[in-house]
Amino acid sequence: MDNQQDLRFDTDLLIYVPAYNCSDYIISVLDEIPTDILAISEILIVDNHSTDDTVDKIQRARCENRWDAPVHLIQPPENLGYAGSQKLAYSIALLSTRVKRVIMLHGDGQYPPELLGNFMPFTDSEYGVVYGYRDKSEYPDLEETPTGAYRVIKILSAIESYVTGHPRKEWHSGFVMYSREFLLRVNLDGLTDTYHIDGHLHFVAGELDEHVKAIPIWKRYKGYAPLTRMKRVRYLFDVLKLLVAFRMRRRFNSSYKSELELSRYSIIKIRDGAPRTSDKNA
Ligand SMILES: Nc1nc2c(ncn2[C@@H]2O[C@H](COP(=O)(O)OP(=O)(O)O)[C@@H](O)[C@H]2O)c(=O)[nH]1
Ligand SMILES: [Mg+2]
Repeated sequence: MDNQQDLRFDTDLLIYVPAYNCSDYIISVLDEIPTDILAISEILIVDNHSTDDTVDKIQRARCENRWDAPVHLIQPPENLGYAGSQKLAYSIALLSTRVKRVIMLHGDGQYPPELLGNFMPFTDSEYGVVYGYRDKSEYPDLEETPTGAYRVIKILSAIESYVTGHPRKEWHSGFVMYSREFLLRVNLDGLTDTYHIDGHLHFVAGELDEHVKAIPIWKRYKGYAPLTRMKRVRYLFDVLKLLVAFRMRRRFNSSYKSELELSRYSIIKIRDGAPRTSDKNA
């Protein structure tokens, strides 16, 4: 990979691309980022130890100066899972004080890069979290989530909203923009290691009374292999496990709010401009 240098970013906007075995898509994902957004961003690709030629393709494109933005590529020493990739990316982003917003754009291209433009009106807003939610009524021709999965996602999201008391149009979207201020308040190390890290971040944002904005998006499914039954069941199990944890904490521990502040649920107090710490009891 690059080398062992510290990574420092010099733009307000960082586009973070989690990548794992997506060599068929990774180049077009970056190609599809609108040029006006490329002009104001840096890109951070976290390759999670792909076993295909994702890295080779990125390296070749970088050598050819294919993109008009700095494209950084890092690879952890081992596969960290989807959640680990996010934790790593956000903690690296926070090391550069210049970075004010991070948008996660999946490397497999299921979330269309052209929709990045819809996040731009909120880069200077009070919203700590701006997330996309799939909307078949807004995008009847473009939204491709299979009907069954779409229904399950909407029902699960309604249940999660009800149980947590934090209404969200979707708890399962991987297309989201976080502000530096919000990320500084989150104990990233304490977040779930499951695929439901996106939902866990919603929960944390809700508990912190963060300003949250939902924007309609579409997701691509045509040409993508569907999740195996095993993965679907596993995901559902992870979602329910997290929900029960949130609920139990509230029901049986009246001081849960102060515990939250002690970061049991991944929240740290912001300490007047101090950088975040990985100490869970900070
Ligand atoms: N499956 C998987 N995806 C990863 C990992 N690390 C990064 N990713 C990327 O994370 C994104 C989300 O993964 P995916 O399985 O497609 O989930 P979904 O589209 O949200 O249902 C993809 O762009 C992957 O390339 C990993 O360890 N496993
Ligand atoms: Mg995907």
